[in-house]
Amino acid sequence: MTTFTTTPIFYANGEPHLGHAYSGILADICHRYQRLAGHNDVLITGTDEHGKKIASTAEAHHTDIREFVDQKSAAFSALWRPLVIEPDVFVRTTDTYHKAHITEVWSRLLAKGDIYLGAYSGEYCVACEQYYSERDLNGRQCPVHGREVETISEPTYLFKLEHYRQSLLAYYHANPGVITPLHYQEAIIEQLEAGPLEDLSVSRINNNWGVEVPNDQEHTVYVWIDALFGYITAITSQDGSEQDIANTVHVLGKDILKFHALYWPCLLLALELPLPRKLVVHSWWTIEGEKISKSNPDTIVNPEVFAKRLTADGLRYALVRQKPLSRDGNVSLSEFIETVNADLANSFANLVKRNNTLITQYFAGHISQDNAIALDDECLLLLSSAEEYIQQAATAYQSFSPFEVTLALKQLLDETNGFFHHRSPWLMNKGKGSQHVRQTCFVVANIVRQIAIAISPITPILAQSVLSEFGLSLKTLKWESVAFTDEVNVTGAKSHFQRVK
Ligand code: ME8
Repeated sequence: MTTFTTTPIFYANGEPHLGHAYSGILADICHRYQRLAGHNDVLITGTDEHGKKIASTAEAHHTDIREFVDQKSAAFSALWRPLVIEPDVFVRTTDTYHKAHITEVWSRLLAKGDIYLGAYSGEYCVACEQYYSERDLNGRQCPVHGREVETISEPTYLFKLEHYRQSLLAYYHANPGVITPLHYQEAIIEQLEAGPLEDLSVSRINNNWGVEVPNDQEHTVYVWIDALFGYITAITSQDGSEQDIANTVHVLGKDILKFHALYWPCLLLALELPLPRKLVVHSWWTIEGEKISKSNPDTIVNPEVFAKRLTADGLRYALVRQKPLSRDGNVSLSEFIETVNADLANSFANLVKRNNTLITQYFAGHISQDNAIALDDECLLLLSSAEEYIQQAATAYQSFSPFEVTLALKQLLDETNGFFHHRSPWLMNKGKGSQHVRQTCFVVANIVRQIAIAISPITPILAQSVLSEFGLSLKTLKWESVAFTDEVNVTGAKSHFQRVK
């Protein structure tokens, strides 16, 4: 089955930072797991290039808008390679085929009577590209950027949001977990239960940097409507249909939950389309407690610099190991280094190297269960707890909790290291019988091979390096290959992950 995983469609108004990299890494982990689970998953990303915010930023840089968005979009496109992310689709909202899609969708909504021409007056934050109600403002300042809002009163097209409130509420009640972590779904349910929703302003005047509203040149389509439909533009560019939104997982930050969990599903309901399979919502990375944000230059962390220091695997692992999705986390390079060295270099790579060295040295790289004879109780006990931890990792992937994946795998590594040290197979010629050593190495090899497959969505380079020594390739492996094998063949014993300095 073809499935789709998306990152947000990022604003092309600045350079990408660690927060954007985090969304991309989470989406890629989800994408790689889907592939491992046997789906033909397509990874979608792109840039959101219209709207007043982008037009005014380009103007402030004295740059032609087209040139400006080309340059910023290219920076987002270049973000992925150093993080070993290979998107299948990169959609740009300024692409002609996307603009044609928006025009077509608009006409359908208008024909259905879900969009009508009216007027709107409210407090607008250009940086957020959204209106705020007075209750959500801090005085006159927006809650996200702390910027002063402007009062805007203008003719606008409005979308009948309220029309779909009850259907959406019923859907969320009937499908707990479509938004994960669950408390984000509960917050949206609370909002839907609180009463009628205001109709949503879906066009802007005095902004010609956008998709023109069909038959009304004075208006351009609201940038959020434009961007959300970018997901479908991307799906249909891959021979998918609009219906495939049902097989789509959206990964997004909590700052854009309302757009994805309220507006987007109501628009889809209006178009009589299915709703996305899942919204995976994550919290923020901060610097000394301040959200990393383009509008706060002091907080900017360049992901490429971090990836160079920690390696791509190291950065990917540290970001998911450091905190669960729903908690904000403070960026600390020294903590990242500590985590990566403790888990990837010491616990994992070092164990693989030591065990593979023994297998190569003592058993010519080959052990099968036949000549290891019946495994003793200690071995059986560890193998059965390995099975449990690997199952926990699978469940955590399925519930989009990569932090919990790392917890399960780290516990398994700790137990396996404990077993390895306690049984000291390196003492083969100094008191440990060859049968004892063969069994030990056989069990450890089995487990590290399983861990390499299970961790591959998070640390693909390290995983492939380990698996190559077992003659395996991630290109052809499926999650089922994680199962116990009664034969291990090892072709070498190299260092798979160097300690980071
Ligand atoms: O909102 N920590 O684009 P955007 C973690 N164009 N994640 C962070 C982060 C941080 N400090 N800062 C940003 C937009 N992010 C719209 C999206 S989708 C149809 C349109 C991540 O460039 C997080 O995923 O402002 C957040 O939702 C996204 O970047 C916002 O990116």
